Amino acid sequence: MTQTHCLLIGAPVDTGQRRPGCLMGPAAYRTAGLAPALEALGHRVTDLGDAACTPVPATVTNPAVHHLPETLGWARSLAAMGEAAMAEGMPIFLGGDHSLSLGSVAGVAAAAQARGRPLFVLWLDAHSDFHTTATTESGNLHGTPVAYLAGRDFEAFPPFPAPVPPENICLFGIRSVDAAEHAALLEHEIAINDMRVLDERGVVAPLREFLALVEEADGLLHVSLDVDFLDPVVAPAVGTTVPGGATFREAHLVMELLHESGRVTSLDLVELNPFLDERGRTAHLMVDLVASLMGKKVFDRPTRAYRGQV
Ligand code: 5AB
Ligand code: MN
Ligand code: MN
Ligand code: MN
Repeated sequence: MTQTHCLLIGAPVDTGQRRPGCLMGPAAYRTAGLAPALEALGHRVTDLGDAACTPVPATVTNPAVHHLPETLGWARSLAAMGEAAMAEGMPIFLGGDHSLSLGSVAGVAAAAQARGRPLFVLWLDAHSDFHTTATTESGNLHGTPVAYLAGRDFEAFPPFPAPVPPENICLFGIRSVDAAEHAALLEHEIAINDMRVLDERGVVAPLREFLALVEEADGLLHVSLDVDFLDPVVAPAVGTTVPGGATFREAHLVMELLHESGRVTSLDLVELNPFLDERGRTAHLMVDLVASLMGKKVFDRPTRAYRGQV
């Protein structure tokens, strides 16, 4: 199996929402054994420690938006760390709430642009995260990163480096969309695999269709895994639970297909709130999912019973 150099970037970001606890995420992933799980699969792991935040003074017109300078500060430092890590291997961002992706994806996009390669983004989430600073009603910036990476106007934010074209974005597992997001999404050609689609087609066909586009374009693929993609029954440690999410098996299958594609070049693990966990089970599940994404399987080659495509 090909060895990957995994660079762990701690992102103890807690400013993109109002429920304290996500800042403990990086420590929970380390405690749950993420690095040894990757090493056991033959990968090389460098833990870069936690990013730091220097707030960037700024204001936006929408008075609901809170912790803007802190969120901008995190985005700036995570973008720099992410871009540098892309030159060494595969950055894995240990969140932290989803506002960290305002930085992580910006860094990855800058690196992709420098290499002259198109970037694709797979967003595994209950939510579409398609608010701008102007449309968010909660003012929680963890509900905005997809709009930012798609190049929508973000006022005080630096312009997104090389906005990701809508056809390169795939939302997967969606089941909670606000009215303003709904209207904006219908204006963009973003593939939305909401739960209605996944219930009817399963996870395999829609994901393979997206991965075929990545392959055809020889693209880089960033995966952003929000804990609330999973059903709260298996993953309770998240502030924004929405019933009816991906099952344990569906989530593993998604990870296994991603591994088989050989296309994933960077990863966000977001929204884990260890304070809401039950004896570390969500943190452990997330570590197991990363292991599946990085090649863990029952057999190291297809057996006679296996009818898929590798
Ligand atoms: B998450 C909501 N749309 O804007 C908002 O967990 C929820 O990163 C956002 O996907 C959820 O506050 C953001 C109601
Ligand atoms: Mn999210
Ligand atoms: Mn979510
Ligand atoms: Mn959330």
